[in-house]
Amino acid sequence: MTDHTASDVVTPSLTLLGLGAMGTAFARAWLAAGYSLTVWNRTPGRAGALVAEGAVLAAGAADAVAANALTVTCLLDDASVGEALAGADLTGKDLVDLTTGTPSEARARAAWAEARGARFLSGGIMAVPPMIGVPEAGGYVLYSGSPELFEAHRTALAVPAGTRFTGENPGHAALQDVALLSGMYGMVAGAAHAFALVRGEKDISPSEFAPLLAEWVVAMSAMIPQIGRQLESGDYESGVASGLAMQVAGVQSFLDTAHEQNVSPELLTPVFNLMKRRAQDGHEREGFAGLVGLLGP
Ligand code: FVH
Repeated sequence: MTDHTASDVVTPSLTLLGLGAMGTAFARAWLAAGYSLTVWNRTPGRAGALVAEGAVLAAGAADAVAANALTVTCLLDDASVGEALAGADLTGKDLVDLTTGTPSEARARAAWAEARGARFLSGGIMAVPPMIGVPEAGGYVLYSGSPELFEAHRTALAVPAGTRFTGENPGHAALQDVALLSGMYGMVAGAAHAFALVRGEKDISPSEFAPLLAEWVVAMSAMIPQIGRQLESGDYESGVASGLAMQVAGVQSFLDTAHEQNVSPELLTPVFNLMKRRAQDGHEREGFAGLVGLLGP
């Protein structure tokens, strides 16, 4: 097998560095699919179960990298990737880094890998470990960097989770990963406030309220594509059904209800303040698209 022209059909083998919760889930998916898998972990004892399932434990990270054309890293952070690969010969190798980091870390890691003769792909995992190897769970990995690497190994990369190639800028997978997770944290903030409002009531159980909240959040997510279209067109008013004027007028009811229920409004006030600012700036007919520009860039 020749490095850089490797075909997953000819050689279904790869190396994985990092056997934490996520790395172990990826390893199991490749082993279950019949891949020959070489693994390495800083704490070798964590590899025991995977070796029993067929993985080969390398003596060191450099040996693991040497064993295959493709190496996948799934480590704690970018610094641990640098530490793990410090002694490895990357000449002619393909490196896919699934470690969560910033866009600039991904770009720097790409330059670092390319300077050592490797092709590089950065990945952002949009899944939690139980979703790996379970296609119906909907997990996927965002990839950016070398399109040639992605094409050469797309079969192997598609085994643990879905794949979405987002372009050649190695920082874009990390950027979209963080952007999507930021959206999730906004949802979590809203859900935490909603549960806090109702949980003091004897007759409203959290487990009965939860499906109402989940259905509502899913239904309201339909506004997101409209915001995307508005940001692209620059027209933030056309098609807006619930403008800021109406929404800002209702803010006091939300704050009063929180007060009545002894709930801190600290999660909601930042978004309410942005809505008020945008409305006061003369944009009362807009929906939420105008809030984006208040945040930057
Ligand atoms: N688990 C999750 O839900 C999320 C889902 C989205 C993506 N993240 C990111 O995936 C990376 C790995 O996460 P993980 O869940 O596997 O994390 P841990 O279970 O904590 O395992 C960490 C592994 O990293 C190794 N490690 C830590 N420091 C070093 C180092 N200096 N040198 C070499 N390896 C290092 C650690 O080894 P050990 O502690 O067992 O010796 C584990 O293998 C991560 O970027 C998430 O943000 C997961």
